[in-house]
Amino acid sequence: MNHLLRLRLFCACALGFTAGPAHGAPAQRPNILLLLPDQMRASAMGVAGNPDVQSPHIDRLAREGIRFKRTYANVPVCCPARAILLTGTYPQVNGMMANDLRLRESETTIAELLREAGYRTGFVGKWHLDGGPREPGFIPPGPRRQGFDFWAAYECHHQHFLPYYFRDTPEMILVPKFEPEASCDFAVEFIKTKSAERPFFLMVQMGPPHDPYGAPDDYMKRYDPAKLTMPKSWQPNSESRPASNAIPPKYRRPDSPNATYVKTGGREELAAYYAAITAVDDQVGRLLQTLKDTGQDENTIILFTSDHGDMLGSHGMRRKRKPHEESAGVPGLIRWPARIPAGREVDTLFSHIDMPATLLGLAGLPVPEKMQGADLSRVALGQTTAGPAAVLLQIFVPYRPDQITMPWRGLITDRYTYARHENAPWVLFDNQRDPAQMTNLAADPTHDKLRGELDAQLAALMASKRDAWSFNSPEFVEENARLYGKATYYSVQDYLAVSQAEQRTNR
Ligand SMILES: [Ca+2]
Repeated sequence: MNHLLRLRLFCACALGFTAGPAHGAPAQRPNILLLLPDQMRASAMGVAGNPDVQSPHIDRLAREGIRFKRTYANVPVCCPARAILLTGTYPQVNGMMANDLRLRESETTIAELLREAGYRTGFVGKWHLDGGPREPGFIPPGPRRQGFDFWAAYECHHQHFLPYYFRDTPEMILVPKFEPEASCDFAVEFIKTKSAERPFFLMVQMGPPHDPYGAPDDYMKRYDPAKLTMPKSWQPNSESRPASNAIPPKYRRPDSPNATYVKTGGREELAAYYAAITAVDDQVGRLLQTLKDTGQDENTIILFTSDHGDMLGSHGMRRKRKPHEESAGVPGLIRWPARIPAGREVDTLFSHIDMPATLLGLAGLPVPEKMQGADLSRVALGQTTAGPAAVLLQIFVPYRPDQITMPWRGLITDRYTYARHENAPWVLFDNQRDPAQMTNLAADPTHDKLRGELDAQLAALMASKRDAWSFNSPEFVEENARLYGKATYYSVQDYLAVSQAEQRTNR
């Protein structure tokens, strides 16, 4: 509380003294629009050199702003990533080490900070920070919304063809549209209710291209699986789930009852993934047009990223939670016509932990000391390319459906990707010589010295961010909804304490 109060006073001073130009009326602070499709990897954009995916509006964000070519999810899985984005702190500080925990109401989020600074705040789409059973997923107005006032959201579902939302009552709102379009209907409503006095902060967290892989036929028709350029590391049949039987009825497509999502583990899923991205892209275009139509285009910062990527069969692996580029690499685009020079691409390392600080920096607001990332606003504004020496990667909880049997930590430097378990190295890639990450050097004796240096760098980075191996979960707590199926927890430790007490009672 004291901290918030101090911050409020600090913000008030900052508003008074740094907001405006040197003469005349103070300039309006920029609007901030944070767009986050779920599970979209960095390479799945035309602007990143992808020869197949059609993403003209996303590419336009990059062309008219800055593209951080090397942008990463520190914890490449849903809830931890979203918590980092909101708080600017790592899981060992905010508690969100696993999926389906609840983010403590006492955490300070960027939405709360911006609201204190006079912003009106809005949230649309997949929230996934409330913990407990995912359904129905109504989050009531108040502290569990973490600073957001306007609200059209759901906790977690992947019902992309018939999404549902909640607003300020527990009444479920079913929308018979593909999820990105349904979410952006709410986003457009928010943007159109502009205020002359108050800038806005809006987060739009869309469901696709997360699996189950599929998109409306108009988008599917644009991609021929046989003609796609498959990544060098891609292996067919990484998963052999059929298109229909294994998909629960609620995830089937109501628009064409005989059609389901595509078979996984083949070219078809990559085509469907790209089709879903093109559907997301159309909505990015629609939001850009809405900003223009309402006269807010020039002074709106758009940050486009994702919570994590998707292996999609690369190295024979599925989905996320890995240090590889396909899993940890996410889009990092910032457009702000009023201030950010167009068309720059930088190699500066950028990751989720830096994003709240960078947005506050761009808005001319102070960055709280508790935030653990770097304010890279000067990079975005074209004043420097200097940034962090390495990105810290973390997975605290093992999860076998994503082929993760042990927790791990890692780092990405300007040249290397290195990850280890507590007791053994795991992967070491030389991204300069081997951008497709085909050769794992972790056990190569000619790289012992380098591995030692990276181990030392990782240990120092972990220590500086107050991370330790002791935070890891020894159990597969996320599997079979153990952690969240029946009750709501704020931390893995809370859950383990309860489940161990229950086991003792049952004995
Ligand atoms: Ca996710």
